[in-house]
Amino acid sequence: MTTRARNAALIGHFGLDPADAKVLIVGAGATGFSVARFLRGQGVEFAIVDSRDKPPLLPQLLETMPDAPVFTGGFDEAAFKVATHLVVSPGVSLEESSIVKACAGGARIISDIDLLASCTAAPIVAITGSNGKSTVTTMLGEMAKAAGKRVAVGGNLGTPALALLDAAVELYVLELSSFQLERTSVLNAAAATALNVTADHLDRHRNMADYAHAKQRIFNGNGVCVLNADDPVVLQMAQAGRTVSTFAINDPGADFHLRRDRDSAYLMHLKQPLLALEDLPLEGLHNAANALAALALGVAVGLEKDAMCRALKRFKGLEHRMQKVAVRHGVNWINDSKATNIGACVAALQGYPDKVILIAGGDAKGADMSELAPVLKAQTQCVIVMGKDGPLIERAISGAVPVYAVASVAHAVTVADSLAQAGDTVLLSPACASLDQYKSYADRGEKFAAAVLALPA
Ligand code: UMA
Ligand code: ADP
Repeated sequence: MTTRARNAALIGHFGLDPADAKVLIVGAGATGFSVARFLRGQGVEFAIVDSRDKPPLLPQLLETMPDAPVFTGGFDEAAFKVATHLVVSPGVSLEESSIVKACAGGARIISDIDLLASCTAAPIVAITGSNGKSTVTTMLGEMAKAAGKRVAVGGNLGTPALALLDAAVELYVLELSSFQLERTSVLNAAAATALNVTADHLDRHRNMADYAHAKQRIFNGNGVCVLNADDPVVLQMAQAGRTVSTFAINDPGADFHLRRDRDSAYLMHLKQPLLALEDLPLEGLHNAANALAALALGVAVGLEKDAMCRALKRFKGLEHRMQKVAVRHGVNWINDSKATNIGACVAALQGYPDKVILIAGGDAKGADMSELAPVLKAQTQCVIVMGKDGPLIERAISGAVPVYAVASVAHAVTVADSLAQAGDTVLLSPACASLDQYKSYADRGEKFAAAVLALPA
């Protein structure tokens, strides 16, 4: 699309006319920066606000666009007052009073995802879910590359959607969070999936219904809906009159399913075996579900099955997700630091035939940790708890297995090392976010791995 065609689309979709629009970009993070660059390219006037004193990308932003009006250290009321449109970064709640007031005064909210969707004719595949988004997004990106497509992969995964916009792109694969979806209205994905819905982000969403509702928005439009037949919340998202493709681990009636024979298992499309499970180089049945979802999405946008299977066989998984760190004295150390909610921790624990030593805790983000109790009791020898909400996990266990409280993930490794016997697995799968003690889940995972690798050989 030319700049002029994009401007016509922006006027048509959002009344965003360079002649009179004043866009306020809320949040000077990666998203805000990409939006500013895009609007500058389209000749649309904008200003940027951020409640932080020093947003991390501010120096780059000012270097690239020294004349951009930027207000930091609070939400500048005057900037909100004159705005015709708001592009609100996913890290900022729409319930912020300045945003609520601006909307009441007539300002319109658009997301960066909306802006991308209205400015490209290439198909978009959209992926959400409480867990598995990054894995499936990356898998599908690899599949598309193997099938010879010029593919752009990003969104919540890391590269903001608008930073991907390029006329040469033939397929966009976007990971979308509930925060991105709740402020997106014109995405009409060629194929979309909600992989699963379990409790997460309840510090930002009012309740589970609200959270699921935000995720359901991924299906707005008329593309193929890829639904997890094992997840009742996702199945309820089916809409009459839409093309639906299902995937499941436990339902052989799903379009993409797992066929388990006595000594083999296959990823199937209807009656066609696509790949032996043993050829998928990832731990855990949840990753078989992820592979089936990626296959369903790929088929929906016409990728060739052989190419997709080749990519799956090569896919080694992402860091900090069920990643083997080391085997020391026969003890298996696994880094699943990205398990920042209950669903991910449950999936990790259910993947082991024997009871593990679990390291968990951090910021529970408002989730009810008592939901972990049954799986902790069934699948762990003991639990080492850390962080702000470690005590909530200890309370959930209520004495059913031994609990050790520690100060840090490094301390947890020392305690686990003193307890583990050859043949045991020590699993870091915290069921909580890391931000109470660490810069990020990656920081927490790296500190875990460093402590494991520093153990006496
Ligand atoms: N913030 C303020 N005031 C502001 C703006 C931001 O305090 O005015 C703080 C908030 O605490 C917020 C943080 O800054 O959490 C980052 O906010 P942002 O909107 O500037 O974030 P971006 O840098 O634009 O990154 C966002 C996504 N971040 C969030 O949704 C919090 C990134 O997902 C995403 O990769 C990026 O856009 C590109 O699309 C990260 C994430 O943690 C990986 N996502 C959550 C998750 O996966 O659980 C949803
Ligand atoms: P997301 O991007 O949704 O956070 P990731 O692929 O980064 O998903 O994985 C996050 C966590 O969820 C990891 O601990 C991973 O092992 C776990 N996980 C991945 N796929 C699934 C799934 N389908 N169901 C449950 N947990 C999963």
